[in-house]
Amino acid sequence: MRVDVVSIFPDYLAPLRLSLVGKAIETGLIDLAVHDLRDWTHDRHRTVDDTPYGGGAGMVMRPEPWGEALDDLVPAGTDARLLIMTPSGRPFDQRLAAELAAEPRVIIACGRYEGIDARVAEHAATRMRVDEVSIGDYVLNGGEAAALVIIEAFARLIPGVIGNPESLAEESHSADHDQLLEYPVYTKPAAWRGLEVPEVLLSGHHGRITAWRHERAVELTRRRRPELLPDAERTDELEVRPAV
Ligand code: 6GU
Repeated sequence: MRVDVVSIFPDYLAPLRLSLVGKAIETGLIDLAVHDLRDWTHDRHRTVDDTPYGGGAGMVMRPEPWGEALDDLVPAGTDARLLIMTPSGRPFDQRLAAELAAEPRVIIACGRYEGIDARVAEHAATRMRVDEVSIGDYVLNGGEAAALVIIEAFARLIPGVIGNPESLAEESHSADHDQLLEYPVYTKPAAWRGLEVPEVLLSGHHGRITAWRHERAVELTRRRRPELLPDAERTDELEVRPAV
């Protein structure tokens, strides 16, 4: 899979060369190229921003360098998917991560300042699939940290990147796990600072262990993320609602 990132701070993406994603780059499962947007400017100051039409605070990224960058990185007829990082984008989730893991070519545009001139997304959409994407309801200074998050999330879903693929299926938010949060986990020692590992996990009884883990996952999800619960697991919520 080929991944191109465009940013005015390409060094921000350096940590991708570490750990599992770094290994995937070394072994060729991921071909990562990080580009400096300013390489597509033509003035002496390598200008990428300007004041917003209509007034207001801050600066907006000019469309020309982005347009030229995308022309160079995605020649006409290339099958590519463009992600534009913005806090007003569609929420990133595990479903989108899984989609991206199956793409041959992903381009990630990291905006800074008050964002990228809106015509860049509009024009790109005539030539490739475009998603404006946010990683959560908070504001970052730019899309670089979000790009790190998104690349790590989809890279680990590419076959061969993770040693034991079974660990993918069980964890939080995996699609075939009803979107429950993960149950609590324990390892040795069985007693630590007066706290005991739940008895059932030492029992060796696989049926009871599976049932216990499911109960804990449902309970944790109900408490922290009730909106994730499938309808079948939401009966308690309905029971405590006063009759009308
Ligand atoms: Cl993708 N970019 C910025 N600048 N802030 C964010 C974000 C992205 N996602 C959440 N906050």
